[in-house]
Amino acid sequence: MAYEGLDFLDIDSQLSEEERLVRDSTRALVNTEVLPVIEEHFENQTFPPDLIPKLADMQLLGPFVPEEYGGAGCSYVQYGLICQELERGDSGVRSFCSVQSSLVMFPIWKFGTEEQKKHWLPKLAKAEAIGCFGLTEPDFGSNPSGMLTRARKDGDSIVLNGTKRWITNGDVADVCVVWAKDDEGVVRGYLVEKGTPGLTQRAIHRKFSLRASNTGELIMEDCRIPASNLLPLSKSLKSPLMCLDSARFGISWGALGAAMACYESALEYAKERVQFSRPIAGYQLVQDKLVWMLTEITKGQLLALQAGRLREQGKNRHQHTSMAKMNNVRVAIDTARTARDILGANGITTEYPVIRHMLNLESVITYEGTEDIHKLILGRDITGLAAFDG
Ligand code: TGC
Ligand code: FAD
Repeated sequence: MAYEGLDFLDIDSQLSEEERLVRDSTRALVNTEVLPVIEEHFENQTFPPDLIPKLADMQLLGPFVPEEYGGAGCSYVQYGLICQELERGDSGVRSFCSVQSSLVMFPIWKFGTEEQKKHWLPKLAKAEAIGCFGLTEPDFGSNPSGMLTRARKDGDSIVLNGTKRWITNGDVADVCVVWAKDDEGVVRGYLVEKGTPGLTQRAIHRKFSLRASNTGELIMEDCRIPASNLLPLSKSLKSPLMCLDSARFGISWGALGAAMACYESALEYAKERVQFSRPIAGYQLVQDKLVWMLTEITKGQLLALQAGRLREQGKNRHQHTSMAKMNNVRVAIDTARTARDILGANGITTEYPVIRHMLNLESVITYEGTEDIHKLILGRDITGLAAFDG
């Protein structure tokens, strides 16, 4: 009998009942609320707005944040499984969750005052406020340490000047976590609210990737915020890098979700599509592609799971996350491109999910540290020699 499914090595048996429950309920949400509408949103360049309260109701925003602040108190493996299922739907949906959870709730939770946590975290968990994370600038992407955005202290205020570009939800966010250098040149995080005079939030259009996701720009021109909007425990570039570590971990699972959707689509298509004398799945060259995909997805699942277990035990290093993000996004993009090929001409239409995932993954391989940057991080770790200027 043929093997059916995506869990070739029975990795399910390594998950607790609670972990399987979170995964299955997220999968059910994606099946009913994302898959029926996502192609239309992708084509129209819109994020499905009705989904936002549903993500909140299911406690999928900031799931690892403690319950006292409105989170679900989930483990990191549960967070990974949530990302996997959301990205099986669309990378834009997982991006929404990554940003709100790891890039907005995480820094407020880790670097904020008790007052900031009590004010923002429950609102963000309930999606009563949407957040964004502004690190990248037009001229500083892979090397954020060169950022030009400045935060000047002026009495009880802080005055921000600078531009953040390529910011997920930047155009719509109610609260922006902005990273800027202070008067001493130290990178620190600041909460900048929508409507603050001097803040302009602008959408970036004409994207061919992550179309079902808002991407924007934050322009700060003498943007004055109360000094109490500083995240006081953020003390250097290490602070935003810690947020990235949490988000990259989620992406290492999420990318596999996109890969799984592409593999399933290609397998089903190959079994039905007849060319020459038989279904194309019966040709060795097509089987080679399908076997490669399932093997790489399976290896990626083991990598993500072990990175999660180490994290739960407090034994993780950010280099583990780099390996998981680098490998699993590469697996996903190559799986998507191979699946697109198996679907032939049908593979270029949004009648199948493959081209949408393939285009989305072009962003996923770039953001949160490009593949090259993760290679450089790992290269430095194993040789002790930095192949870039730090
Ligand atoms: P480096 O010397 O490596 O580190 C300085 C200190 O920070 C620590 N550290 C980390 N800690 C936690 N997590 C991480 N990922 C960390 N990376 C570094 C490190 O241990 C050290 O600590 P200590 O105690 O020894 O001081 O710093 P560097 O300046 O040399 O870093 C260089 C580099 C290239 C690694 C870093 O700049 C980098 O990662 N660049 C990539 C930039 C990037 O990923 N940008 C992402 C922007 S946000 C985004 O894309 C969101 S997309 C959201 C979505 O829609 O899903
Ligand atoms: P660059 O850094 O200019 O890199 C260009 C190329 O040069 C890449 O191939 C890179 O790997 C290579 N390169 C760079 N340095 C080296 C080196 N030393 N050695 C070898 N090769 C090198 N940022 C945020 O802050 N918040 C967000 O919410 C956010 N969301 C995003 C959403 C989308 C859809 C996209 C596409 C990006 C988003 N980003 C966000 C920005 C993202 O993090 C950056 O695009 C990414 O860090 C790369 O920076 P860059 O685009 O400036 O490319």
